[in-house]
Amino acid sequence: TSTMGYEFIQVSEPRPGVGQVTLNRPKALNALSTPLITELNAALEDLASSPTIAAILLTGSERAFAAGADIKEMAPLTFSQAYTTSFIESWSRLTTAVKKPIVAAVSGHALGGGCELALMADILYCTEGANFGQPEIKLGTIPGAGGSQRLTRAVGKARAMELILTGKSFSGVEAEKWGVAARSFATHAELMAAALDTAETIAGYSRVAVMAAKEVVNKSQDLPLRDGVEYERRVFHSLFGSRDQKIGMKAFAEKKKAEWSHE
Ligand code: CO8
Repeated sequence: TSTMGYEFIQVSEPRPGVGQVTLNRPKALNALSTPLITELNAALEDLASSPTIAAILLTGSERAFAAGADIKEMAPLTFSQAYTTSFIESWSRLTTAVKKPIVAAVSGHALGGGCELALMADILYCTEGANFGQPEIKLGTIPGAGGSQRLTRAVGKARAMELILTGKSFSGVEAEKWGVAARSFATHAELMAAALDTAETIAGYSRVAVMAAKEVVNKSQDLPLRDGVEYERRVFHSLFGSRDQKIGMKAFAEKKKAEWSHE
């Protein structure tokens, strides 16, 4: 594991084509401070432009994915400071700056901004015992990094309203049952192994096709169905202009393994 000069995160390449970012501020349960987010954005942008990385794994520790935005940093902030500096805006940069798929592996606490960060990932895996929640209401505030929007899209208005108004946590088992997580696992070790396998599987496909697939699925969250289906068809048509579509379909016909050109 290389730390690449970072203080609050670690960056590594645990499998071919897979870049892993591990939040590493254990004393504060990976609370998301501005310096941590600055490092996270820098690392993700590096991985996004790295020619050897095709998928990203974002994780924390067994005890905490992230226990929220740094409450001690936010406590004295004024409206004017928050407004004029667009506080929190850069925290969701990964949703627009990173076209490669991001798999989040969540164990332990994923609260407030930690839950919101996990919700920004493309695929979310967790342990059954993971502790998700939007407890901002208990601090006299509300989710600020998309929680009220992304959680509501994931679990529906009834549950999201209850969770956000009560600040009550939900488990990894519930996260899977409600569609927040794609899968949950009994142990941290199983979670990490599965998340790495999934990231490696994705990294083994045509990068052009993978990016397009991520793009069109994410469009479904923004567009009405008719527009989304039309958008998908346009991108689908465009992939007939890629070399990998020819390579993939020829390999199928010849019963061979596709050797992707990523073009
Ligand atoms: N911010 C700052 N420090 C934190 C945070 C946090 N969010 N969470 C934990 N810590 C610190 C604690 O202060 C403590 O530090 P110290 O040892 O110096 O006292 C250390 O981490 C360990 O924590 P605990 O001793 O409390 O550990 P426990 O195992 O007893 O409890 C909990 C774990 C339940 C997770 C508890 O720490 C807790 O309730 N934390 C706060 C959770 C919370 O309210 N999070 C929401 C924050 S608000 C928010 O995220 C707004 C979203 C804005 C957008 C974010 C963009 C991505």
